[in-house]
Amino acid sequence: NSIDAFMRGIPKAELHLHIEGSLEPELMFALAHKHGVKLPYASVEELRNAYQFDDLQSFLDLYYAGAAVLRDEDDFHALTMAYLKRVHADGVVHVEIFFDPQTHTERGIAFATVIDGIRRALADGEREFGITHRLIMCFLRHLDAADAMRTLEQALPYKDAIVAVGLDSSERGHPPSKFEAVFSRARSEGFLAVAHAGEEGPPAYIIEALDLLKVARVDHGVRCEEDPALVQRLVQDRMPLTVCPLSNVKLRVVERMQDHNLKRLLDRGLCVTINSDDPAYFGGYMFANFQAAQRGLDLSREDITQLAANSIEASFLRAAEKKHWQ
Ligand code: ES4
Ligand code: ZN
Repeated sequence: NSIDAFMRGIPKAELHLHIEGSLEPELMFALAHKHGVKLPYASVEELRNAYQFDDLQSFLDLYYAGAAVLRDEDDFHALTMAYLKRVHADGVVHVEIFFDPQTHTERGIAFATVIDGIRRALADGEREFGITHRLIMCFLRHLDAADAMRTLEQALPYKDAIVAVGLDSSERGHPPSKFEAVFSRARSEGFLAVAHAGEEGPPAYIIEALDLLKVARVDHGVRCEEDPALVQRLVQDRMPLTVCPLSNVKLRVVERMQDHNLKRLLDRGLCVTINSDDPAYFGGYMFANFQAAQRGLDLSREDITQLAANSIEASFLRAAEKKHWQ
């Protein structure tokens, strides 16, 4: 199929990927065995069958439980290497990876163990596959702001390795305003900012992310459509939305792919991009997301070209690096 070959081949950047969400059941079982951790599933197949979600929280419960098998630096290296190898086959040339330090430090894993394993893989991946990278540290919004502030302080020695801070986990009831002081400190330390907003939460959370956290991109952001003035603002500012089509269907943000607003937002002139979010849990990596969106929304070659160009434009690559892909 020629549109599939085109989608796979076109150079693209992945800007919304939780590295813990790329943990495939096979690696989860291998690491559980390595560390003598008992999983509440008898087999890879049984685990995969459990990947049926009602909403964001039902997914997060499984995602945090799965991450418990990640214990030493080699685990984080193996996790990240497997992801890079996989998306190299999908035509991904640049990745901006989220990691959730609190998921690990809360279990007694050192911040250094997590980031050193991921960074070593990113360097190896650049050498082996030519994939360039940035790292984004996310705060878990269901935890309090003081915990996020302590995490930010732990990251300061790694400033040069982390381009931005982000905000993820349970959105409802945890508005961006809760983290205004943390993001202000992060920006004063030189970090850029992004935040999940408008996935399950209302358009008001997107406005808070823009006005209070001063984000350079909005992760998901699909509920912006409920506020026409907000859509107009996003278009005018060319504010990128990192949209995750398969995630939105799996977590029932939309009922079916045919109902997704990605194509409408693209046609309105928004800088929307396609991303995989948590590919091991949501049924596919970058190409699978492009393919599902293309089929569900009847996207044209021009749409695909625009989406790929948007992903380079919205990235944190330097201008000269962007030019190479434009
Ligand atoms: C996430 Cl889909 C999604 N939303 C919010 N937080 C997350 N962490 C991992 N995946
Ligand atoms: Zn996400």
